[in-house]
Amino acid sequence: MTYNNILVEIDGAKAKITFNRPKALNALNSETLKEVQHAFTELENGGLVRVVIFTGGGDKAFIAGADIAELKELDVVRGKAFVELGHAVLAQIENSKIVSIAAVNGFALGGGCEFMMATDIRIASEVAKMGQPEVNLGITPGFGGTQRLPRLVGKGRAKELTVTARIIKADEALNIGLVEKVVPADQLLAEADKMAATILSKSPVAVSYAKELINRGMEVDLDNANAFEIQAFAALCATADKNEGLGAFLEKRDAKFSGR
Ligand code: CO8
Repeated sequence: MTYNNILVEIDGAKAKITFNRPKALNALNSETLKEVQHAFTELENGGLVRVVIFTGGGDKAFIAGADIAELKELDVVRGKAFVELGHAVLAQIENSKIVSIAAVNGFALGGGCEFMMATDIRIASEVAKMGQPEVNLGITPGFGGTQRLPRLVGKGRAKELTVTARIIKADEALNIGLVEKVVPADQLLAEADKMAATILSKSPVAVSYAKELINRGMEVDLDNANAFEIQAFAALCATADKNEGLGAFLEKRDAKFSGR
């Protein structure tokens, strides 16, 4: 399928999805969200891609938010459908076996900040700026920002950022845990590629279990979270990857994981 608003490039087990509406600073309209949903579902169904990098086309924005022109026209029914679509796409990415990296090259505002928060790892360019400016527009965050932001940076900081609509720079985002790494703009994609290559060199089974355990465990109490870990560890003991990984260490050679 050809897309109007995104570019999809696949390179072995790695894919890159570039938001490609630079004239609108890559704002997310419903067509873009549906295209991301379609492309990501194809990658999942294909079963070969294990890491996806999301980035923004053009030199200014990752995503400058949900498309304000489209938001302006929403009535109650269409507004609900739009937020449900955004939530569905972000939850799919968050819960996928595929590991996602946001390479945040510029503005990540509103729905753009919410998008990057649903990915697993965020690497920002030094020039990137983030925030939840929705209250400037008479709305609240609608793609999970009121929930994922406090989970990442804590309740007080999330409230301060959300109710003041303050836009922060990459270095502050790093300090508060909103992004994991900040690099010079010209090194952003290389850094994301390097991280993808590192992840791809590990056991696919263990990586997907680890992602799921952290996601699920953070939403329940510690006893239940640890019970998930115990079950998962036991299940991993039956995998070829576990035998290969431990065997390779003891035989002093590199592991060749099969993902089974
Ligand atoms: N939606 C649509 N178009 C946009 C958006 C956007 N979010 N952001 C920028 N654009 C467009 C501008 O309208 C402009 O278009 P044109 O050239 O046709 O006039 C073009 O992109 C370039 O933008 P600027 O001229 O404004 O560029 P500047 O460099 O001067 O400013 C900013 C860059 C600071 C990023 C500025 O564009 C801005 O403030 N943008 C809006 C940021 C924002 O408020 N984002 C939050 C949107 S609301 C949201 O995300 C809610 C998510 C949940 C929704 C659920 C709803 C049901």
